[in-house]
Amino acid sequence: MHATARGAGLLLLGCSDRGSAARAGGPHDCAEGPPGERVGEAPFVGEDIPPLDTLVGEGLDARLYFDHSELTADALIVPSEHFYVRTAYPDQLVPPDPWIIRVRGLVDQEIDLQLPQLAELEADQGVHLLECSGNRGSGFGLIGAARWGGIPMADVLDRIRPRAGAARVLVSGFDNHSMPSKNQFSTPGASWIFGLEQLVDQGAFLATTLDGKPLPKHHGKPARLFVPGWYGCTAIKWVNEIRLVGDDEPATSQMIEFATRTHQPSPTPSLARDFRPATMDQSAMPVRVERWKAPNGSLSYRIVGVMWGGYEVTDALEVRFGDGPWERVDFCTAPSQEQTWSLWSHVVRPSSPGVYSIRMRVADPDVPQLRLSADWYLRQVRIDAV
Ligand SMILES: Nc1nc2c(c(=O)[nH]1)N[C@H]1C(S)=C(S)[C@@H](COP(=O)(O)O)O[C@H]1N2
Ligand SMILES: [Mo]
Repeated sequence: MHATARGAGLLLLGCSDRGSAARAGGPHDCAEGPPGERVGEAPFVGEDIPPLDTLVGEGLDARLYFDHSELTADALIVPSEHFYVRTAYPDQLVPPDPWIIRVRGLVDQEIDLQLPQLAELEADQGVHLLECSGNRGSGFGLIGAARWGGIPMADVLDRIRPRAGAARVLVSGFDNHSMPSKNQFSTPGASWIFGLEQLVDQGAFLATTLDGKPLPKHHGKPARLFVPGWYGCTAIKWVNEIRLVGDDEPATSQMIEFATRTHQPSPTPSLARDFRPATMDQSAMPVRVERWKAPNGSLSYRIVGVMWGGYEVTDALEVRFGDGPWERVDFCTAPSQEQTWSLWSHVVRPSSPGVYSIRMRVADPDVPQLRLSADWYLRQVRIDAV
């Protein structure tokens, strides 16, 4: 269903004159900046930026924050060794050989699916973006796009005979770490409950490869759930159980832990069926601000950023630099129906040094953009010279 909506969006874009991608020339090449040469970068300020691109912490507290400041139009896929990590390989996991996924609950027969038996169903699943719903501060590094491969959940569910009353599916993964989280917000027990149709409609899959190679251990080796368009907290790693449950199944502790970050109604619903899909609305953020020097010596600043999420293709993205006007960005890669991120840029010429806020919005009130409206991805940059 998701894919259909995006397809329709793309068609719409093609025959409307609202979007700049419809303008002659299409997206410009971000390799080329304003006239002159690139002479540096203006730093983001007011962010507590941790070490990037290295694994820090242990177990549930382990993180690898991706450094997206160097993304370019031709390198928008994150190499697997740089892909963000939220929770490291559990030190108490002794993987059974072969890996087993228990099928339990409201099924005709409880079975143990052996992962190798599903190997024939493995296929490339395309490039998809994953974002931790808690991606805020810390350089906003819990995000990345990569090529995933695996087994469509539709095929997995085909091998399961539901019993009367089966309405939802609870997917859980191994989550026992000998180190309890020091951070009170991370409780063990990774599981999420989906509507049966939801998983199929979203094109969810059991990922077994990243970048064409077997899943790295910190990313869920040998199998993790991936639900395109949904936040990372639903992408259960080290999947070991699929349980069919009834319509009145309570929400899991993980769903409750992530309720605010996935924008659930308040108070938090107690039943899984009352959770809204943990989808990512249209989102965007700057990743760097380049300083450019024109032949006549004047300086300009080029904001480069990414856009992702959303339910239909749009290119109506606008940026506001400080108290300036809202202005349309230029896309370096065309926003597409693929569920990845696209790169954009926008040149500004501030008239005085200072600290400037960079805000984003989609200039279309019909586009859901909860986080943009809440300034979730607001970043501040320090301009020292003009
Ligand atoms: N078993 C298990 N799966 C998990 C988690 C976890 O703590 N344990 N964290 C989830 C969260 S919050 C995110 S954002 C993604 C991160 O996936 P990655 O580390 O491969 O980037 O995994 C999800 N799956
Ligand atoms: Mo997350």
